[in-house]
Amino acid sequence: MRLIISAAACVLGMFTATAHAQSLKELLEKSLARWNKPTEPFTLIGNIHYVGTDGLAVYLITTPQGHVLIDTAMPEATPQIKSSVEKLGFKVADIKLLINTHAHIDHTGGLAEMKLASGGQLIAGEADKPLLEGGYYPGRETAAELKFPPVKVDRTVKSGDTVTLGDVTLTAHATPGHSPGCTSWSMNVRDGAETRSVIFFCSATVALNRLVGMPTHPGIVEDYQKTFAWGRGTKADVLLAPHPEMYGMAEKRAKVAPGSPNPFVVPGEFNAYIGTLEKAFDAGLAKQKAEVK
Ligand code: 4NZ
Ligand code: ZN
Repeated sequence: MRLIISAAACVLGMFTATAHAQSLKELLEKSLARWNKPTEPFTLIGNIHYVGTDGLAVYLITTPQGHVLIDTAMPEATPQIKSSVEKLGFKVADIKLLINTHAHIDHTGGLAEMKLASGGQLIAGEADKPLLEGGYYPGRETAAELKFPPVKVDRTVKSGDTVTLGDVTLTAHATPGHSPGCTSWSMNVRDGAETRSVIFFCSATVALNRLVGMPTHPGIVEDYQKTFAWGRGTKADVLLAPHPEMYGMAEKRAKVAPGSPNPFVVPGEFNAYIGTLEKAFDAGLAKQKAEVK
């Protein structure tokens, strides 16, 4: 657990502490090595599979009626995602729905290409639609490093909306802040004889966001606070997120063994992580307030 928390703290601190000290380009270059490093795809739990890179999570949820893909990675990593889907025995052409947790290049970079390759429909939070269709980072509209291939959104969702494909129903939860339309998703999954609740958490790190002065989006601070309140009151057996460090993917994956309990089932981890994020947000907000004065 300590390992997971320190890894998460590292991800949290990485972007905020260094964002001012070095250029965006340098920051990106540092992240890119891991973001684009390949990793073997594997089944996380039940019909949920990891098809991302070493540093960016992409999920494939499979059903006999077609599949759902949650997020992509950087634009250049799309061939890796396609080959990971196929390595697990599934077809890109069977992806019927693409879901985006939030409109940042590290999770949207491959959406346009995957949409074209699969013919699937793209679903995202209402307030992220302009960002996805414009291919830019909010508040940094002119930063070329953060631009990604624009992609048309076919359906927008708000809290409580559901998406069903075959025997899978995903429920949307608006968790704004990290992006204006940041959306987390919940579903149930079979784990042997048990049913587990899963959260695909969008994110609530401060990252590159401006919270004060000229905020990244209007109401950003209140948005984060709403997300933390929701997170404190929400239970999940399995925490999944767009950055694998956020839930200790590598450490848990090393413990996957036939006949052993699934290491991704950690009830309570999601609420503990929300607590960690909330502390980091409060510190980030205080820091930005002090800088503006
Ligand atoms: S994120 C960069 N998705 O907020 C972009 O964790 C986006 C993130 C982190 C870092 N970047 O460009 O360095
Ligand atoms: Zn992000």
